[in-house]
Amino acid sequence: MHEILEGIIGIIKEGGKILLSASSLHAKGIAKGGHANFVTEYDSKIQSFLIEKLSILLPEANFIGEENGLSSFMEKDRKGYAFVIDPIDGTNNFMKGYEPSVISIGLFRDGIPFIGVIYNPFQDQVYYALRGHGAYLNGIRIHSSLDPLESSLVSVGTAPYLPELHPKMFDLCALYLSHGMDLRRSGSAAMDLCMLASGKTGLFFEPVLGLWDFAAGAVICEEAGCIITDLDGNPLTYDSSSSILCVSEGVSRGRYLPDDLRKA
Ligand code: 2AM
Ligand code: CA
Repeated sequence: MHEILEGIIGIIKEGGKILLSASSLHAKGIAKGGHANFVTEYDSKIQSFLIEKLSILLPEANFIGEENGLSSFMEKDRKGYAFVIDPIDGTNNFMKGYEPSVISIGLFRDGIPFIGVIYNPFQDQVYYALRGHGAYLNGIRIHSSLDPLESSLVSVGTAPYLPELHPKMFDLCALYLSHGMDLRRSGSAAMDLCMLASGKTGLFFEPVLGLWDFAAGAVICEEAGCIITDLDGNPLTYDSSSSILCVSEGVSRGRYLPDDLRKA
C-alpha cells in the first residue's frame, strides 16, 4: 500500500501544477466568462486529470467526487476500493485569489478511508497518512497539539451555502471563542483538518461538509492523534455529508463537545 500512497502523492502534485497554472492565469485576468465558469473549468480539468491517472494506479477503484456528476456514496462503494476526490477544496478562495485552495484525495477500502492525501500547491505542502502508519507533512512525521482547549486556536467552517445553519454556527463560534484561545477561518475544510493534524489548531468544526471535503483529512487527523466525530460526538459513518467536529489529542483529554461545554 505504500506504493499506492507514493503514486497518489505523485499524481496530486501534478494536479497541483494545474491548479497553480489556473491561479496565475487568473491573476493576469486572462480568464473569460466570469468567475464561476473559470472555476468550473478548472474543477473539471483537475478532476479529469486525477481520474485518468488514479485509474491507471488502481484500475479496480470506483470514484466518488464533487464535480461532474460523479456518484455520491452507493452500496457498491462499500466493497473494494473507492477514491473520494475534491479537485479544488476552497473554491471561494480560488475565485478570489485568497490562499489556500487544495486538492484532496481519500482512498476507501470496504467503506472506510484508509489513505488520505491533501496538497496545498501554493506552499508545496503535501499532507498524507496511511491508516496505522502515522501522518506526515512532506516526509516529516506530524502530530496534533497536546494543548488544552483554553490555549488552542479553534477553526470554523461557516457553511456559507446553507443560511439556515448560520444561527447554529454563530452560536458554536461564541461557545468555542469563550472556551478556546481565538477563532480562525481558512475557507478550506481539508486545509483546516491539516492544520489540526500538524498541531497549529486544537479544534475544527463545520455544521455540514461533503464526504470529499473531510474523507482524506479524517485519516490524516486520526493518524496524528486527533478524534473526529460529528457535532454530537457520534463516530462518522463515511457514507454521506455530515457535521464535523475534530479535536487534537490535547483537547480530547478535556471537555469539548458543545453540549458538555454548555453544561460546564
Ligand atoms: P469547496 O471549496 O470544495 O466548495 C467551506 O466552508 C468548506 O465547505 C469548503 O471546504 C467547501 O468546499 C465546503 N463546501 C462548499 N459547498 C458545500 C456544500 N454545498 N456542502 C458541503 N460542503 C460544502
Ligand atoms: Ca470541497
